[in-house]
Amino acid sequence: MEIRKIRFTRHTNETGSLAFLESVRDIPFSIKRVYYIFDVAKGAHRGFHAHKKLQQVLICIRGSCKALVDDGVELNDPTEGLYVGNAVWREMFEFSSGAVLLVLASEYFDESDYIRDYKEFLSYVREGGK
Ligand code: T46
Repeated sequence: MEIRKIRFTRHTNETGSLAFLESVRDIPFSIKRVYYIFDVAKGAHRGFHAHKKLQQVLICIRGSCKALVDDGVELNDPTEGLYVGNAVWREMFEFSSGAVLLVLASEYFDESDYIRDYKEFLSYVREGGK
């Protein structure tokens, strides 16, 4: 199970800030898909699954939210990403009002890569699925 934070380069001047990231150089995989989660209902929890193969980097580009991947990690900095390897159960919660969570993904969307049942996830990990 691999989880770590990644810091992006930030350029700030009197007109504002810009942060950038480059596929493979800053992100530990080639980005095949980008999606973002927004307009999250107050108190809503999302996620509740793991992936067999997919790796992702989560960046809260506006506001804040928490990601439960091992212990709870708060994402509240648009210049910081959370790398989540495959075979990690994740839940996202405590989205602040107006929060936008951007996700960079290593694979195209494939529902068969999802493990949405926690018991099935435990068996998958015990059987050495990585
Ligand atoms: C993850 C967390 C952080 C698509 O059709 N294409 C896509 O690229 C994605 C991401 C989703 N979908 C469909 C599948 C569902 O019918 O959109 C619907 C909502 O997806 P889901 O319930 O999986 O959303 P979250 O917020 O629980 O999870 C998402 C990602 O699916 C997941 O990979 O790690 O964000």
